[in-house]
Amino acid sequence: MAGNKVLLSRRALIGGLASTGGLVLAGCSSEQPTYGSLLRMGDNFTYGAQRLLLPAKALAREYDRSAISSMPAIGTVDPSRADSEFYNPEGGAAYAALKRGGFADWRLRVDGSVARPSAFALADLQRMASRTQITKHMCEEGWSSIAEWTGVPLRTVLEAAGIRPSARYVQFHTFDGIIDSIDMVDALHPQTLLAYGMNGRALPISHGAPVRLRVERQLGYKSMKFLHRIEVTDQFVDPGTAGPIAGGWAWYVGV
Ligand SMILES: Nc1nc2c(c(=O)[nH]1)N[C@H]1C(S)=C(S)[C@@H](COP(=O)(O)O)O[C@H]1N2
Ligand SMILES: [Mo]
Repeated sequence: MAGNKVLLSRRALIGGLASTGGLVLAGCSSEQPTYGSLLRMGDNFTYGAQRLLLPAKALAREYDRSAISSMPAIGTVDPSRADSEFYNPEGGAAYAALKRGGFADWRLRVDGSVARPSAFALADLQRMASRTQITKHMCEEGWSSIAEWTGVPLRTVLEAAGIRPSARYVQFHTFDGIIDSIDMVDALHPQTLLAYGMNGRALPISHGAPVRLRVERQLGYKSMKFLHRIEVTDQFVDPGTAGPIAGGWAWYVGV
């Protein structure tokens, strides 16, 4: 079963190479995170090429304050509203209660492949060394916006929870029911933030309060809003209809 997936994945990758000609990516194929379907060929190719060609810590461009633009709120703008683009009754009810309390009772669970499963309050995250960056958010729909983000590097939080050497992926759970993951290269990247501030103020609800992810080297939909749980995994876990793959979206969308 597992071997079969790898075989199909290799074939998909080779197919992709044959049609684009020449680029040698041997050695990248055994660790593909996605399924072997030919429909996923583009994922495999983009992922393999970016991981091979870009240094792991290459930074996304950062801008001056003067470049900050207005930014629309897209997708879910309040998980407690049943008319949200995505809605999860359980998460929605929990979010409504936390919102009423000004998020004082909000906790970010960090569990899975960590030595110390933890639950961080917003104040806990704000006590850790912060990073502020002005970056361009690129949505798959074609628009982009520049904003300033303040938060704690995801790496700091993973290290606080004692991430295990076997860990390979970090999966995020949100109040509107979206579940999606990134690999360790992006998880440990210095610009990957758990952001609680935007443009010098607390992160607004419509943009993902109290804490959202910023993954600056992928398209906008990987920067998940309304986080409540971070699950570290040793293997790729497809969350089914809660994740992008079931809807036909790419898992890896490097920019
Ligand atoms: N939980 C959650 N995260 C999400 C979304 C969403 O609907 N729900 N939309 C995604 C998409 S497609 C984009 S472009 C950005 C938009 O972020 P913004 O609303 O702050 O502009 O959030 C991403 N993260
Ligand atoms: Mo998007």
